[in-house]
Amino acid sequence: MIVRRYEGNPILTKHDVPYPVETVHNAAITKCNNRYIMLFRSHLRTGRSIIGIAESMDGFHFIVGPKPFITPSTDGVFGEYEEYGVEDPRICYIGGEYLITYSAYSRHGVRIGLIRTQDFISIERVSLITQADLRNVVIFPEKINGRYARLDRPHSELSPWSIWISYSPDLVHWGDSKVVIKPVKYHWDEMKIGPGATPIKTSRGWLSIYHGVFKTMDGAVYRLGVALHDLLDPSKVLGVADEWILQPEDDWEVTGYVHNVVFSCGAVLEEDGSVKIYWGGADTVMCGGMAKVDDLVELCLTKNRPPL
Ligand code: BMA
Repeated sequence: MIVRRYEGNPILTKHDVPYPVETVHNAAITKCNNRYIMLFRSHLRTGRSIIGIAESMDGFHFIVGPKPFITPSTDGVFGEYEEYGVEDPRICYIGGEYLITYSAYSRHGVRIGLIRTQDFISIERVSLITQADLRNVVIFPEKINGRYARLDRPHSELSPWSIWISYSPDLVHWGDSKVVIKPVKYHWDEMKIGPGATPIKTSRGWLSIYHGVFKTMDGAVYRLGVALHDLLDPSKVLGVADEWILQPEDDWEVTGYVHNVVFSCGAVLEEDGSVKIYWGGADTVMCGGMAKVDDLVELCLTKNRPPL
């Protein structure tokens, strides 16, 4: 087993939340002042989503904050594009602050919003950083050749949904886009793929945990995979592991709001070389597990399939 599930899974459910929600899933994670901060998505009974906050000392036992952390804005440009809810956050620590990207849903489609915070108490909405129909934006935690870089996943009618890279001088304007990884035919990720956790810096490259989807007669199955990007030029993919690293197996991953889903929006590299990986189970609960960063990198480099 390359990913060892935490024996206390699920680590967070709707019963841990002190306000009414139906689900707790697809959470971003970071470390801030020796605490783990989790930003998790919850469905309300309207079917729309908000983002809550939870805190932990050990990365597995979380206490949820008394109020939601991000709810749809009601005014200005954010109000217009967040009307249907906010979903699937990711956190990037860069330049002494935390950047949060999240999906903003509205009658115009889905866009990505960018929020910055220093303390997870006050937040500043910076900009909507995509047009419609693009999701899963993860910002690299370091600038690459003086520019911010991100992985994302545009929607397409012609091509299976793939992972792209873009760059920005200021976090607001993004360009120089290029496709970097595509799904492989009749493979566990054949239907679509998308970035998951914020890329992790290792000595051998940027490690990216992504999700891949396979359609069966019983619906879609969401699994997790890994890829390694060049440190100096992350548009260069050094290896995409041929095998998945995690698939729905526990009851709460197989059955829930959406069956057969493991979906990651965050992971934390520890000083001892272990990685805590977090994923939503069946769009209903949060789960965690551990892997060794060297094993994940090795898998990308030694048992890989073509990126494109
Ligand atoms: C994707 C996103 C995720 C969700 C997954 C499984 O398209 O909407 O938020 O976890 O589907 O339902």
